[in-house]
Amino acid sequence: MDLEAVSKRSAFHAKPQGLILQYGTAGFRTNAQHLDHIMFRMGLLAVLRSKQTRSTIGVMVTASHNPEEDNGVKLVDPLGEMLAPSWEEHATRLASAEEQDLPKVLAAIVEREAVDPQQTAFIVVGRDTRPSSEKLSQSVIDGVTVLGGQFHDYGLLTTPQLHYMVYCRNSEGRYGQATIEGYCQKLSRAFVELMKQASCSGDGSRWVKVDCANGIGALKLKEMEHYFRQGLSVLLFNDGTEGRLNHLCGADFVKSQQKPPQGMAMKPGDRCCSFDGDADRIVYYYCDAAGRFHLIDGDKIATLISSFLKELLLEIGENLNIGVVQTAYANGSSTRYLEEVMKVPVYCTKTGVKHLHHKAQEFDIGVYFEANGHGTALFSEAVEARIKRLAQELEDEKGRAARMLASFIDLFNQAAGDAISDMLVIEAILALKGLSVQQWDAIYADLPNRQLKVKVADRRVISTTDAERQAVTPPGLQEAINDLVKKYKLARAFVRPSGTEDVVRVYAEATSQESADTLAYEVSLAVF
Ligand code: 16G
Ligand code: ZN
Repeated sequence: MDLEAVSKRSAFHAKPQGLILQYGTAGFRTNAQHLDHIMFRMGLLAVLRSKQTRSTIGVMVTASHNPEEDNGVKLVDPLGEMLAPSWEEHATRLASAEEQDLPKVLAAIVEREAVDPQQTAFIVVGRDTRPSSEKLSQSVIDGVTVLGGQFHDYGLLTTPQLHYMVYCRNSEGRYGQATIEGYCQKLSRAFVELMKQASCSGDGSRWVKVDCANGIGALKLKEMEHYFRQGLSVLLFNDGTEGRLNHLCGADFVKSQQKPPQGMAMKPGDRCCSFDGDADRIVYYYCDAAGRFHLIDGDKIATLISSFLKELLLEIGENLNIGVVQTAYANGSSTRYLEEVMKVPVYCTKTGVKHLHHKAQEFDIGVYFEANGHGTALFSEAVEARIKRLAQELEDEKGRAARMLASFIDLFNQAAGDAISDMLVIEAILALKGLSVQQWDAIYADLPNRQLKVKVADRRVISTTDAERQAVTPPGLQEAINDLVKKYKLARAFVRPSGTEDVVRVYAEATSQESADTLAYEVSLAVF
């Protein structure tokens, strides 16, 4: 490893003195102007991680739902999952090193992780549509090459597509072909197969309206549309030809504002969905005849999916262990419905995809979703092999159910939550069950809830346990929250420091909107 060459090259991507950024829940994220040195250094780090794991590592340049002027970067580990926590710390250390200390910090990581410098390295790079992304991804590549790493630049990709590419490349083709063509074909084939089974919807008349947040999702849906057109037409809005990325549109806007995105033509009953800026989140919604907006968030998506998978298993006659993973933000009604009506076990983890993903891997079939629309389903290798065998062996109704389940296994992006894949899964389930968007929404009624942000001097004084549902510090805070919650029926509240913003988040739910609002307000006062 030529550390001198690294130093020389790094001078072209010099770190502004004193700038300290942290590898947070979703990698590094801030104004694009401050990111050039971070990109170069993440190129370096990706090479080390690739040498250590002897696998292809991914680097995605995106800031997801953040405004257009921001950008960010995250590394993707060998099975398409998020970077291991110990390496997140290396990332933060490397990003914070002043220029002169860079070689030393690199060498320390090499030693600590027993990286063999002779090992080859291969990195795949993807980026979203932000104006700054192309140049920043070149800086990543600069970091990769100065350490002698090989790379493939996929150019414009959704975040989950990059996760998929990494997974494919490290599974010797078992998961699929590591090309856009391979991705489109794998998903579309499964989807079209499923739509043939739907009694009335396989005739090409099915459509859905998609708000693409003026981001990469639009490009990728256009690229893919003709593969699955037989089963579904997608009507694209906010496709990036006019509006700004994530501006008054996209999944994050719709979920947090609880209203339709701008630029979407909605008629009562139309089935609509929104992607976020890098197409790894999705929420659905519709307007009723009275013009009232109804949001169908990640919790209802998880419920639809897990209930359907459970029904398929029953039909096949397979008793597999299926679990749903949520976070503290999951609406209490969804948890109750899953546990009490569907008899599906529900688990709660900390916020952030990696925690849910990890937990979901413990089951034969693990379905995970954050309320904000991040999620997917995971199938263990043994289950996948078994279902695919049954799909060939069984006949009649059982065989049909096994073949459907086999198609769903292919349709889910098991490397990461994926708005395109999730949308096709949802569309297939609705078509197969003959459910309208209103009927889906009516499966259970959400408890009214309220989220607030509180600015405090130092959010780190708040620490939590029990998957962020209980505050451990400061002393007395949890007792105060308990006393407030007791005043309301079926109420729940928690506080947690945000992993992406300098704020404390407050969540409250209760049986009426007024109670949820008051409770959230009272809890936010207790935080001071
Ligand atoms: C990040 C996470 C998301 C989580 C959010 C919480 C990933 C890919 N993204 O965007 O899952 O819901 O952070 O943000 O893990 P917060 O900590 O500011 O509430
Ligand atoms: Zn995203």
